[in-house]
Amino acid sequence: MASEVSMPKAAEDLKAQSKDRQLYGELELPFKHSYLHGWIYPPFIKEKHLQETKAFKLRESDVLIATFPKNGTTWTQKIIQNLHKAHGTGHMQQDKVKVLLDVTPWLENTPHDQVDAMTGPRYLKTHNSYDWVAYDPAVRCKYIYVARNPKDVCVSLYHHCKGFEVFEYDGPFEEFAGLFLEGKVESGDWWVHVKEFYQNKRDMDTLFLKYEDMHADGIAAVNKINDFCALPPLSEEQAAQVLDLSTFKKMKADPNSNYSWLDDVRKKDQAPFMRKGTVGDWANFFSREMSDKFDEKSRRMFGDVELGFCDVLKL
Ligand code: PPS
Repeated sequence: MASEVSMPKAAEDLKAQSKDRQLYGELELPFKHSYLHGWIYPPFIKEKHLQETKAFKLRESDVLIATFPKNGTTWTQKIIQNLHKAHGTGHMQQDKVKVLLDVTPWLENTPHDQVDAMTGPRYLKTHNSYDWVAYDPAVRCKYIYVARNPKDVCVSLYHHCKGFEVFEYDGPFEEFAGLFLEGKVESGDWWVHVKEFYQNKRDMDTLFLKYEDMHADGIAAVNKINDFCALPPLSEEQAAQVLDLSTFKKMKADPNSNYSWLDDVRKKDQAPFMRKGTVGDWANFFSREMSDKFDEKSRRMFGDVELGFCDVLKL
């Protein structure tokens, strides 16, 4: 199921209020984007990338880190790299690797001959929706899906959209939150994205993690990821070491994981990619009215599934 195609109310308001403002594409959004099969992507993702991704030749040893953007992708990628370091497998070796994304590439944005040439277990990042995620019923690979409180996702994605020059965006938070609510941001409707992976109608081999749980009990998250990836048993000491090497503070200071390799295409006056890494920052940005609208949508979309988000959403 893709998000609706009708002109969103936030976008209608936007158009009415800002006659001289540059709006982009068929959806007339205030940031540059691609609109493919009902889903919104960054402008550099084109139809051919989507088709190639869907037809991607999977292997049984593949693990896809599947997320809506800003839900904990990079943290999960780093935990996996550090697990291999702890086990001394020699896979994804940090001293030989320039950046994390080279060893856990973004499938929609990496030439597939490069991904085909990878050896050993491949860990691949993808933001595609459930409908478009690389999938082959004949190849039972694994998927790690990470979800985060949508209000924190919205704040993080807002800074992401404002931070990268390619989006050409500089709007106020309230406008962006309105578009997020209507599924008119990168990767579309967060609620649909999460719900479809959670319901997992094709019964893909999926580990479903929550960013807030990773914060609350990082050791449990590290162990879950280790065991799901069928890595050797992890000692308590190894788990603590992996968690320590994957903290926000260490990742932010490390050019391997802090996305400083993209500094040239980021606006200098905006927050860095490794921005805050906290739970609940939304309270610094949301009006009461917008917060209520998000809660209402969560109730409506998740009312019929046991997502276990109740604590997070305070429902
Ligand atoms: S992306 O662009 O989709 O790959 O982004 P993603 O990695 O999914 O999400 C980025 C947010 O995750 C925060 N982050 C972390 N939080 C806690 N601990 C660790 N180690 C960590 N690493 C990344 C990152 O700061 C972004 O959140 P915000 O709220 O913007 O700080």
